[in-house]
Amino acid sequence: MHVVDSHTGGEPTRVVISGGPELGSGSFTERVAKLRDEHDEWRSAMVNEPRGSDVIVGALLCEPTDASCAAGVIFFNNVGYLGMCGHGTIGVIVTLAWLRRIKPGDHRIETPVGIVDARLHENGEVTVRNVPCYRHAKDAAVQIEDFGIFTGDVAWGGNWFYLLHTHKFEVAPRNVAQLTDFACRVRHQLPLQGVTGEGGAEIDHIELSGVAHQPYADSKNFVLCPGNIYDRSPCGTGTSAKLACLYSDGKLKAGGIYRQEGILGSVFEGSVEVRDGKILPSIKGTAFITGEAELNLDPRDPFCYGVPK
Ligand code: PYC
Repeated sequence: MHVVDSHTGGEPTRVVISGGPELGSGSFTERVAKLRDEHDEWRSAMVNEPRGSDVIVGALLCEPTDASCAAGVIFFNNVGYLGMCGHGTIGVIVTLAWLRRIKPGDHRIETPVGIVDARLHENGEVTVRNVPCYRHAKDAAVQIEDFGIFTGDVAWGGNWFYLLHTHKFEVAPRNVAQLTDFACRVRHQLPLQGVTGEGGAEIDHIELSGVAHQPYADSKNFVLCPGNIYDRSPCGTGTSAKLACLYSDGKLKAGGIYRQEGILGSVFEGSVEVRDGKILPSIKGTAFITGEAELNLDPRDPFCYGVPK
């Protein structure tokens, strides 16, 4: 497998350029199902130890079904598959530029949850206009043993998020163990207490907000991803979910700017556009290439497909 590694605001992306499993030319939903059902070991081999780590998000480049797209991509992580990935799309665009497959300008990328528009700016920054995002439920309550009752919004940002209104932690790197533990408890309780995304969809991302440390940012977040790993970046889909809620509450106008700081201090610049009543959030950020490699799978290796989870 030929891979290019990058990070976006501290969160790594490994783009698989070639050598991945044959998934056919069906819809992206069908291709994800094939990857999950027939090649899930391959996913684990790409991102998990010993070739990777729990934090890496993989991005398998595919032929798009829509000819207007520069590429199709399926995102995955240490435990499964993501609908969309904002930091990962920024990583994909910077990777395609690194490979000289695209130049600064506008590029469409097909994902399992829809087509996103990306602009590679001359200075290397990337703006991603996400799929339509929305708040599914406002003030949904959840009780957490030893902590009490919390409320939050359920929102779609390309993945399902629960965004807590309050919590007792300072959002700071020294608190990631407590933040992770608390967010894991919240995620565990949500389905047990009937809080889901649309149609009963599982909420697999939890977002906690706090006071920004960067003087130019509006807030700082901590996002727990599936696989119990926190996003090192401000989380593109998490920022999109938040932007949709802010817009719905009248706290952000179309075209207004909202700067979302992540746990490490990196910032995505967000904004929303509204078309035909649909909220289209955009995030702007930067990715840096960290490496390019050929990965080898040796079936004699007991850890060929990653360390067991
Ligand atoms: O940036 O959307 C994102 C994301 C999702 C999971 C990790 N990063």
